[in-house]
Amino acid sequence: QTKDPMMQHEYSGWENYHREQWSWDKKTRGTHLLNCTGSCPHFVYTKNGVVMREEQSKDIPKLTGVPEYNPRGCNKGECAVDYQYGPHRIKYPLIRVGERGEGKWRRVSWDEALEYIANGIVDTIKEEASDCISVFTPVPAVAPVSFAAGHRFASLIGGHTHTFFDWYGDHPTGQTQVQGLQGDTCETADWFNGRTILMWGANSAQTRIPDAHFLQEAVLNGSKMYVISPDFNATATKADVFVGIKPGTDAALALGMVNVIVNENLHDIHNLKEQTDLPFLVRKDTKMYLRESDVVEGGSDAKFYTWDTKTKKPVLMKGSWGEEPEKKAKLQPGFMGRNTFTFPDGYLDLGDLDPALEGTYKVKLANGETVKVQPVFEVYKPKLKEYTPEKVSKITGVAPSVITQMARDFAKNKPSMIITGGGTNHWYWSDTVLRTFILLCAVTGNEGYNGTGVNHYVGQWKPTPLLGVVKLSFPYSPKKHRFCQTTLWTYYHGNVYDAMENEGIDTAKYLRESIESGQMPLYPQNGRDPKVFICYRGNWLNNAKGLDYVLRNLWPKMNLTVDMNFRMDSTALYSDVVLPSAHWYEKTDLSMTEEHSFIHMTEPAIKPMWESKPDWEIFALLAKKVGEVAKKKGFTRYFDEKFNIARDLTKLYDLQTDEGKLETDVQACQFILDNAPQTAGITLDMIRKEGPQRFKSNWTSPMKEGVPYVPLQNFIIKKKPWPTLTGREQFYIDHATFFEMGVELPVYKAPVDADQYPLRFNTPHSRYAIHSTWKDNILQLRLQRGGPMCEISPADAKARGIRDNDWVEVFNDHGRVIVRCKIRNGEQTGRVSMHHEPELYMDLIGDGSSQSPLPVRLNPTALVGNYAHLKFKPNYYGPGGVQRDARVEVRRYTGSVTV
Ligand code: MGD
Ligand code: MD1
Ligand code: SF4
Ligand code: MO
Repeated sequence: QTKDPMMQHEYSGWENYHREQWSWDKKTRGTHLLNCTGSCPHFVYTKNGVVMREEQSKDIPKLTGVPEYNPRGCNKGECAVDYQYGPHRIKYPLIRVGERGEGKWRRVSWDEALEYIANGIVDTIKEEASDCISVFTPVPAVAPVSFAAGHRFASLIGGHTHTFFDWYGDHPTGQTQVQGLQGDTCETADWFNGRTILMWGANSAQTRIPDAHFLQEAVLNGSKMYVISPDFNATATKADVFVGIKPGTDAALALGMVNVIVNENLHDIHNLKEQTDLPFLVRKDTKMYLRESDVVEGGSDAKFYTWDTKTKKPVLMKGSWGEEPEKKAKLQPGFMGRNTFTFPDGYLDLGDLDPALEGTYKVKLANGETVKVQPVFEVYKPKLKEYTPEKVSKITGVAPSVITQMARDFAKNKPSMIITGGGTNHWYWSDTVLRTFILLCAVTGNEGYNGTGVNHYVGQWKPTPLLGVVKLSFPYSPKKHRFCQTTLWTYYHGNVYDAMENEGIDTAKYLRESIESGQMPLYPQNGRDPKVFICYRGNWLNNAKGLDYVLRNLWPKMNLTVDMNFRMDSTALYSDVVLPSAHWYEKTDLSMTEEHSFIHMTEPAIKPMWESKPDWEIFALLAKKVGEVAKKKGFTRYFDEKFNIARDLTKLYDLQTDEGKLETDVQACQFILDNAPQTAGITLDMIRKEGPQRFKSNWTSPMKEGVPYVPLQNFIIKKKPWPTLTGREQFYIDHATFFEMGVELPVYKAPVDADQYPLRFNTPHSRYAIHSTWKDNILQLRLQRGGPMCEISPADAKARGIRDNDWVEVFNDHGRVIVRCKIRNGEQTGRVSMHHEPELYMDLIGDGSSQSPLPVRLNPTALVGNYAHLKFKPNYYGPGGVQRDARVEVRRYTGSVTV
């Protein structure tokens, strides 16, 4: 009761609720296991069996000489608990009763749901083939145990699983081309060490929220930051110089800088001679590298020459693909073209050799002919010279003085680094863009040291203890697993029209060649269609480029679509069966990221709510049910010819759980930790008690105590060969497809203009969501306009009679999306942006979404799989999703609005 409301208010009953939020009876570790680069360790506070809130754990150990990682979190993560108790939660197994996407469901028991799915699986294997079964689940770095559950299941039945890193447009294709790597980056604490920082096509203040502070701290510490982006984005507000570039022209800018650097003699000649292919000899007659097999009878076609200026002779360069180390590598790490780490240290050291970078020489071939040869640099020089600041300025819209100043800063105010991401990597020609970025670093010697490098951050792609994840996911070995290249799969089975004939590129021809010669895999094989699609931890349908083609052509091919989720996302909505998954605070799993060098965990704060179960358990139960159904149907055994495996579905459960040794997610977590050198010796209990643990080793550099991890030291400092054809950072690719596309060297390729519409369509990542996750969170929606919208410049709006908040239609020949429009000063004229990626059921009018105007476009260079380090390995090489090159028109929508 209240006597004096100002002074003596006595809290009781419900009034106490708010105060008591800040007390708890249980504190557990938690994090957010979605495709987010943050990987932020949290504590989760529970009272009377109710999760009250999450809070950053602030216990990542400090590194030396750089600001700390603590606390790390973001606006979305601190609302993670909303998904446990919110209306989005999937509580029970559901079977569809209406049309796909209609949202009409029947609540069923686990037993009925599993039996329904198991029937679909067994019938498909029996009547079609096991490779008609498709499992999509992305990002092993977050929740490797959840990830492994579905891969293990698919592996054991002979289904196929999907690549995601390339499909999302995140895989740095250009890095694989130049460095033979899937990608590797510095951890973000090292941003602080960059003196010149080019924030180039990434928007860290919005998309790396927990780490953006390192940039501001670097700037306060005297570093100079350029932000290069077509729009004045959130990170640009913190820049020393904002460089407003025309969309898709970044390669020209980078080459303009390289040109200035070479002209002003600011280039690091030693680095170029030792670490790159620029001194390697190319035949003038064939444009191919001069190979040992050209010069010596019976010589290797994967050994190459340089011209030694001292002896005036061609000399073989050490460390190429044709050379095997004395100590053969046992392991073939998935993230590199081949394992070169067993070559001795110092192998690339030039010793007395002085390779020529310039000049034309004559070489006598084994067949008696004499041919002219030139170092790659000599071949490249005339092309590079074309990128004068004035010409580049016309292409990019960046003033010549800015290009020159940036080039000088990058070369002289070292260490210098590039931070990049989706803004430059989601383009058709993103591979050439990245090649020019790496060139800029190689030319200035900005690689392999703290504060340097091309640091490409995108989704949560780097499962550092790779071997442990692989062993758990592929019990028969990854060689006996069907990896499907998702972009190609979608394009092919979705019968996508890409309009690339308008650019003079016959995609179908390259695709056919690639598939028929086995360069890229297509599943199912033997002309079959995919029949069963199981999706979890990813919102595949929602992030499908070419959405309208997919819904029209691909989705109907599926006899059975299943989604496992804790919330009703778009893929779940369009599925036949939906299974309730445990939330991140209701299960045990691991988490890591390329943005820091620590591994940590989540654990159950409460039991899985309603009838939900952890993904690991769901797949074990499904395995058991498939065995039972198979027995009932009298179809239990089949022979998998491709891998020579006699499969027996009645054994599936035992195999899935390894006879009980992997029955729980806790066991599976420890299995991963134990089976990878990066984490061997770390236990779950250590993480629980002591907090995040630093990796003991890493991918391409050693880990040093207290020092931020930077990649590439095994090559640059230890001088081991790069895992490329030439054993160097390889800028020249003498492959027919690269010649045909005119990209045997890194050059500027204009963005694709296949759609005959006036505006570029840009779909960047939002501050208020991680992809589709949290798009529907009420608190996040309150921070914006309450729903999806597109953004357009005042000039473009005026020209079209569009007012702020009008409903507009964004359209081209592929599809349309009807959405509200925001007029934004920071947007560049000639471009319209729509944040990736509202759910299909959010307030959009009609069936379309932002993926509708975007076809799938396969770049032929990424379909190559027969060139040393350019070969298909999952998420290592293959065509990307490509989601920036589309052109659209925007007009006011005048139809009726029924939302
Ligand atoms: P984007 O947001 O797509 O990429 O995030 P980022 O790597 O930051 O684009 C970044 C900036 O590049 C934008 O300002 C965009 O307008 C600009 N840009 C567009 N075209 C060009 C161009 O041609 N040249 C240049 N120089 N710039 C261009 C993506 C990343 O974010 C990814 S891949 C994932 S998986 C995560 N997703 C995510 C999220 O969804 N939400 C939040 N809050 N954070 C996220 N972090 C990760
Ligand atoms: P994804 O995440 O993984 O489906 O999508 C990622 C993708 O959008 C990415 S990385 C990129 S870069 C991308 N970008 C992009 C662009 O910029 N433009 C255009 N036009 N297209 C683009 N396409 C791709 P999302 O949407 O967050 O979905 C994750 C789902 O998983 C659920 N989930 C879980 N489910 C289970 N079973 N278990 C879990 O532990 C769990 N955690 C999350 C989640 O609810 C959501 O539905
Ligand atoms: Fe960190 Fe990502 Fe969670 Fe945000 S959503 S707190 S960035 S892990
Ligand atoms: Mo991503």
